[in-house]
Amino acid sequence: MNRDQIISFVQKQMPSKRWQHTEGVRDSAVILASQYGADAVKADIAAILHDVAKYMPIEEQRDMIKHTDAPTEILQYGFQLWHAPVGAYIAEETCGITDQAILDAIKYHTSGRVGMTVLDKVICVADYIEPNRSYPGVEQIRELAKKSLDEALLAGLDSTIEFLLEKGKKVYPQTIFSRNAIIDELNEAKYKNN
Ligand code: DGI
Ligand code: FE
Ligand code: FE
Repeated sequence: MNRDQIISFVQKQMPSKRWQHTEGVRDSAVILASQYGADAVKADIAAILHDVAKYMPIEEQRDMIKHTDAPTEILQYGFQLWHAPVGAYIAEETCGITDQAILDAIKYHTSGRVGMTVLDKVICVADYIEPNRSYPGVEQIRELAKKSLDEALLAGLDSTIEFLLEKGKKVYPQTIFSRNAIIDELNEAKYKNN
């Protein structure tokens, strides 16, 4: 599929509110990509596709996860996590995306991963700060994103984890590992600069 075909395919998979969110993520991702040195063309496509599987019936998502390389352990955590690896699978199989960097940014946009690329971080942070988002602390994350992609990402992961704790939900270990890895990266950067 070319870009226009991908856009009309994605748009058909979701209600208009979610498409508005997707457009917001795309705009934010392109800005962050140019600011922090990721490929803006890849950021644009990854953002358009990141939530493509969000409204796929949960049982279909559960089945499709088995065709991906996501750890089967993910099925023991919130179903909200599943649309990320399932989305990457659809991007590849249905939309014909072959670029692994784009597929990974989609796959890890909810949980993050240890060793996130700049593109992974751009999509994750854009998802947290796009203009239509409103949740406690979003303004602070938007401010942080102007000066540090890693600090914004850490604050975003913290807000997700706080939200899950408040709701008494399980936290997917990869979300915790991603948070810890960003803290290490921030500390290494501080050490290097002194
Ligand atoms: O798809 P979006 O709403 O744009 O954003 P997202 O892909 O970051 O998904 C957010 C949802 O995923 C939210 O309901 C919280 C949930 N989530 C994120 N990390 C975890 C999680 N749920 C569980 N159980 N564990 C996690 O680590
Ligand atoms: Fe998502
Ligand atoms: Fe999203």
